[in-house]
Amino acid sequence: YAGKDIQCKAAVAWEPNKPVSVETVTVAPPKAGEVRLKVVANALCHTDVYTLNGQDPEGKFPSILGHEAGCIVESVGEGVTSVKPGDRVIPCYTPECGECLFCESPKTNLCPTIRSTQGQGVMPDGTSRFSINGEPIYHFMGTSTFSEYTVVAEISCAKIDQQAPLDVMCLFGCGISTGLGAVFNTCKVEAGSTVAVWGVGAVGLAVVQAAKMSGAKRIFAIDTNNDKFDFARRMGATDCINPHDHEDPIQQVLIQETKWGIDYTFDCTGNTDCMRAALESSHRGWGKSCVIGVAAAGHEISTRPFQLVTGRWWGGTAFGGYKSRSEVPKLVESSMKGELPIEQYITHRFQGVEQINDAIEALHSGDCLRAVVTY
Ligand code: AHE
Ligand code: ZN
Repeated sequence: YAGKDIQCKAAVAWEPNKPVSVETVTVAPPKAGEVRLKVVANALCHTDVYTLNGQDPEGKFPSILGHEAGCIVESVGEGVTSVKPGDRVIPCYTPECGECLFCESPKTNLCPTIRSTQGQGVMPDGTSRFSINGEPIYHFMGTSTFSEYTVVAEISCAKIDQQAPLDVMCLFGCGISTGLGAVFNTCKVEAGSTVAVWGVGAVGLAVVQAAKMSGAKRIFAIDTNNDKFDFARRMGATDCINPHDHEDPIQQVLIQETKWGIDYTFDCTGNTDCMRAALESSHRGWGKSCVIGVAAAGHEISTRPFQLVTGRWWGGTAFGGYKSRSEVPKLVESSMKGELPIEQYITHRFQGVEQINDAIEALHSGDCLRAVVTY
């Protein structure tokens, strides 16, 4: 099909708060600097649902959501040299052009090269590669993997091992990389530290996994759903706390428990009250609190500035600070070697784009970590 349109099935989000609907879409060939991908497996992430629910201020409709996937290159546009048809890739919503101020700095992974068009739901040239009966459908996060075929920028494609099982490694496209990287890259948690994480879904559990790998001596898992705690303990949590079991605010409970607070705290809920609690539970003098969860449109954080004056740091991370094209292949490699197991996050599996609504429903059930849909 190189150079020609492809007709395939995709789950289209026509408007907020409606299920996605499976349609035949036309996927135009990749233009210069672009790559067309066959999507093999896609895992649901809460950000897809959050956008579908109209909570993302950048959300565009109609669009094709999806951003945690394992793919095979179908064809490449003019000038593309880093991948070729047949290569296995993970599309990454944080690209890596390798040439900008940000890519050249070791301090960040936030390459802004295509960020503005990505936020507008179009390719870098300002147009969409998706259409239905000639009417354009918007892209999402530069990935749009709720489609059997998608087009992404070359700088968004992390080329991974040719043998990589895409129906597992797709998880490195977002949540798991983000949780791991928040610990390893953003906070650089040291052995012997104390860690607390709000929200122990897949991202929070990846924080627990990385904290344990880093040698953290005490790992607090905080969640309002007690059913999450078994899994959290198996991943390495030493203390599981449900704030509803306490009359005092959770920050007070944790400070009492640890005397001066916790070295590193992470919010994986997107709830701004949890973000505040995480900051206020962090250690006097040096505590670092990392925002990972995405808050709904219009929500803002606050605390007494005294919390910061007395040595706490409030920060955040996108994609765990990983420079996508250079570091995702390494995550895949360590996982394939058995050093970084991630299969445990896959609690549900579905077959076919038609089942994306079922996968979304599964994600909402309390017992789902990751639901993977293979196409
Ligand atoms: N578009 C939203 C913000 C959405 C957001 O913060 N996204 C996270 C990734 S969520 C992954 O599941 C992120 O890393 N953003 C960095 C970026 O460049 O978008 C808004 O508030 O406008
Ligand atoms: Zn995500």
